[in-house]
Amino acid sequence: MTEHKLTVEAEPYEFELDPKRTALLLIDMQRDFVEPGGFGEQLGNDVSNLRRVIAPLQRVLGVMREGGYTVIHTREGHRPDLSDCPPSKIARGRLSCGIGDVGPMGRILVRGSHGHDIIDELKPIGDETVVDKPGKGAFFATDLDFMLHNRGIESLVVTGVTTEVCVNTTVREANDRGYECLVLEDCVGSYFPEFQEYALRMIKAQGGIFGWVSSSEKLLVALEAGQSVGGRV
Ligand code: TIU
Repeated sequence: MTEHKLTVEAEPYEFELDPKRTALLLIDMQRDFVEPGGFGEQLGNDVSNLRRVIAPLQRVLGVMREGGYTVIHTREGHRPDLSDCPPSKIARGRLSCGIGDVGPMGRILVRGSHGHDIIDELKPIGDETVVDKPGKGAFFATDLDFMLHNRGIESLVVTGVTTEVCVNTTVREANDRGYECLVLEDCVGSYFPEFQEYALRMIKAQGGIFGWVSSSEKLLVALEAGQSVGGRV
């Protein structure tokens, strides 16, 4: 079969992807980070800065699902006994209500709690993979790399929250492992507008030191002009 690559307008230059070797990664679109009344808002953050990614991300998810792309969701969180949570992470911030405590949506960042799960708007369907990660990076202490390798994935379309924390950490981890990352600026969000700007600039600087930055619209233009994973659409 001839290899068919799609070209996406991006910075610092165009991004080329092979649909069969590309996965969509949705990082930590969890209620506790994104929803009003969750852990993130309780810490004083403005969740509207994160919620603006939901609509464009729904469009990208819909088109990539339709095209048969590999879709992988991640969630940051811990086992109920917190045995996979470093004491330093629990202590950090000197919070009166932090990891493992009962927050507004159940135990904070504990697997199985309402707040830990992915928002309804982006709920995983079918056989989409959900990676539960104890750290900020999606590769640390998870089987993500092994699964991507087994599926022949080489490129990641990276979305989710927050841009400077879990998204940036994951892009750096992926880049060191040889994956090419395309980050969609309107599908990643930060509580802090200045961090949003600089986290994206850090990725695409120096000739794309960690990866590429584009937008949902530019990706959708390329996807619509191209092929689905299974053949011509
Ligand atoms: N998913 C993720 O980014 N976790 C965080 O803790 N982010 C913050 O910005 N705090």
